[in-house]
Amino acid sequence: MVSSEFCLDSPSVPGCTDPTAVNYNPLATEDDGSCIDSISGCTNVAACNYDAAANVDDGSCTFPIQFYNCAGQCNLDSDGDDVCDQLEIEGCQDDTACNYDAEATDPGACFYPDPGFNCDGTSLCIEDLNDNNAIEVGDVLLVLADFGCTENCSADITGDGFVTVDDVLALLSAFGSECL
Ligand SMILES: [Ca+2]
Ligand SMILES: [Ca+2]
Ligand SMILES: [Ca+2]
Ligand SMILES: [Ca+2]
Repeated sequence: MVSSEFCLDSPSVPGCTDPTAVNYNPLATEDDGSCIDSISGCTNVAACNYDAAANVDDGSCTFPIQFYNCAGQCNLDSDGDDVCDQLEIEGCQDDTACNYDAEATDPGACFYPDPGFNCDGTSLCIEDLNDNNAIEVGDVLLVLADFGCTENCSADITGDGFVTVDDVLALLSAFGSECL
């Protein structure tokens, strides 16, 4: 015959009996004072907001974005311009150049048009003094009319401030061409 006393006298199991504790032991029958309070926080040591006191991860961990540290500063920024080395874009930074790159963060080679030409190779047509898209006799007459001018000259093709034989020659060398 089995004594019913046996069940009542089952051996006590020491442990943490507080269900809110991180080391709660559902099998424990007797609290032994070992309960550890749960402390919510970020438990990932690699996270920016790692909390050494936390023992329950609450999903709040935040991590630095690539190439930056937790303070939002570049891990590597050789030239100190707040653009991380890995994110630098090399390009021409002179907005007067043909290949100006507004996105560039590091200086690169710049290309400029030949004098008297646009970046696409078309003539600026500075010789077209009367703006009729052709370099013709009308322009010659304007140079001759302004010949000898020394200030505020309208027919100064060479840009030296004067209208001299240089300007006549510049005009004649382009004579007959059309402006696009
Ligand atoms: Ca930089
Ligand atoms: Ca830079
Ligand atoms: Ca003309
Ligand atoms: Ca001139």
